[in-house]
Amino acid sequence: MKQINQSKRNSLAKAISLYQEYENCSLQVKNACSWVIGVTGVTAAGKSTLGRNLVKQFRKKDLTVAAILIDPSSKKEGWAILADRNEFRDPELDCDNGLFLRSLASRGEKSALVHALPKIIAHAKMFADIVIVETAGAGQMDVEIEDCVDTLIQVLAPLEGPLNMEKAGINECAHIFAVNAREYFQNSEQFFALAEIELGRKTDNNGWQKKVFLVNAKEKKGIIELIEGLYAHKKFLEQKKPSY
Ligand SMILES: Nc1nc2c(ncn2[C@@H]2O[C@H](COP(=O)(O)OP(=O)(O)OP(=O)(O)O)[C@@H](O)[C@H]2O)c(=O)[nH]1
Ligand SMILES: [Mg+2]
Repeated sequence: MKQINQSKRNSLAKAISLYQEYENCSLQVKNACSWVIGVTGVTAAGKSTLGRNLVKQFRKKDLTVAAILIDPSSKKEGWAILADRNEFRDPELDCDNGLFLRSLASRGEKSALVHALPKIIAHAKMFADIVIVETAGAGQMDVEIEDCVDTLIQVLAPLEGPLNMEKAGINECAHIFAVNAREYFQNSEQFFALAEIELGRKTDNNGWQKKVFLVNAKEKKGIIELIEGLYAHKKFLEQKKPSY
């Protein structure tokens, strides 16, 4: 199995720390054509639980993954609970050197990202086939992630009504919607049907017809279909622009 060796891990970890610490930090970066996937959605929607399942599938394909996980910092005292890492932990992944995990605190950013994210992503692309970015819990106006990634997944908890889905903002940005229907949620099927009508029938500026998938992140349901949807978007991008 392919790995991200220790010296690469150290180098990437150091670079990320420098980018985080020094706003003007600029390091030498070679262009790399790795696939960057963003995972966004409101807090507790299931972004990390779903992200872990995606990583497992990518590792089965022997693709290396760098996962950048953003959690919010306290505005008042500066602390942050970097718990995304725990949700990404899994016995299958614990000793897997093909996965690089890094938690980042938002450190006063007003968006669901960190200021250095574009630089961090560019750097991580040199070391992994796929870079996954999990935003902090995102609201309707947290749209900046769209410009940082190739493919954006929005994880939905079945709470929104048709009007919420039609509103501008983050719902306009995602390429793929994953409705995370927990076992005990009622009406998940109806919500999924509604999301397909309201969100899945839209086409983005590139001509991509958005897709909606019904998943259960905890019970690993719908993951294969979701992965197929992600690859469909990747293929779409490659056909549009061979070196996207
Ligand atoms: N029963 C059940 N629990 C789930 C499911 N998906 C996620 N959870 C649990 O819900 C909680 C929140 O899930 P996370 O994956 O941490 O959600 P998140 O969107 O990453 O949350 P933030 O990073 O805080 O924004 C965790 O305790 C998960 O174990 C599911 O499909 N079923
Ligand atoms: Mg999370």
